[in-house]
Amino acid sequence: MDYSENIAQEERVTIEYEDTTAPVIALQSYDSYLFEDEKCETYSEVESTGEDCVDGYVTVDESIVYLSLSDHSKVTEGTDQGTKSPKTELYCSGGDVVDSVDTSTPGYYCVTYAAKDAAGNEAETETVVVEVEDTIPPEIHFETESFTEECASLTSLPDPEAYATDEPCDDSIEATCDWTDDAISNALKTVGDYEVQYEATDGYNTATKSYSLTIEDTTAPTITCLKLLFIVFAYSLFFNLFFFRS
Ligand SMILES: [Ca+2]
Ligand SMILES: [Ca+2]
Repeated sequence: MDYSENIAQEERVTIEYEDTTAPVIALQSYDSYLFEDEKCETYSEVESTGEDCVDGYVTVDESIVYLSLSDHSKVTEGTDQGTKSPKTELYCSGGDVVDSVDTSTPGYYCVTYAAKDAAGNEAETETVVVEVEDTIPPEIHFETESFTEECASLTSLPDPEAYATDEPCDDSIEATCDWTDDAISNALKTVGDYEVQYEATDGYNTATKSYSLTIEDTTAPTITCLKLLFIVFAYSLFFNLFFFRS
């Protein structure tokens, strides 16, 4: 309206705000992108948030691929292949998609976090690598740890009722005698003291344990009837020849 009270015609201007800024993903532990877990330890998920200047908090999607320990060359630092973690220069390439980090199965779990805002702007992904190792060997147990056996009655090695456990997650695994058939056969016929070794493996570590075996011979030899008859015959022959001729 001017001084003469003329009213100007209303004009409308539409200002469009275009959101071209991607959200940013924040992880709970910035300094620890490579997590090392012992087999069957409880893995605590990394907390993640996605913040966007227009949408506020946005959903962070998690995807996980699994690589076996032998695929360690596919989890690399400082190269530009695979899924990139920009803050640590840590990369994973390949792998099988899995639902979660399974700490009963050793390997590398590459957990990748992604987010996008309502306008479709995608955040730079972050990757956390969880390395699950098995460094604890199994433990072998014997129900009986020491045997003394008579040589003559022994046809096979005594059974110590061996079994193995692999803490913390495998209750029972197999323990087997690692003696060869020839070693067993020789021991059974030879008096002496032996250490019979058993072995158990969890696939990553091998344990050994031995039980002691003494093989003794306390049985006197026996003379058979045939031998006895031969001795009697020999004596009688000698006696007859000596006395009848003299
Ligand atoms: Ca945005
Ligand atoms: Ca183990």
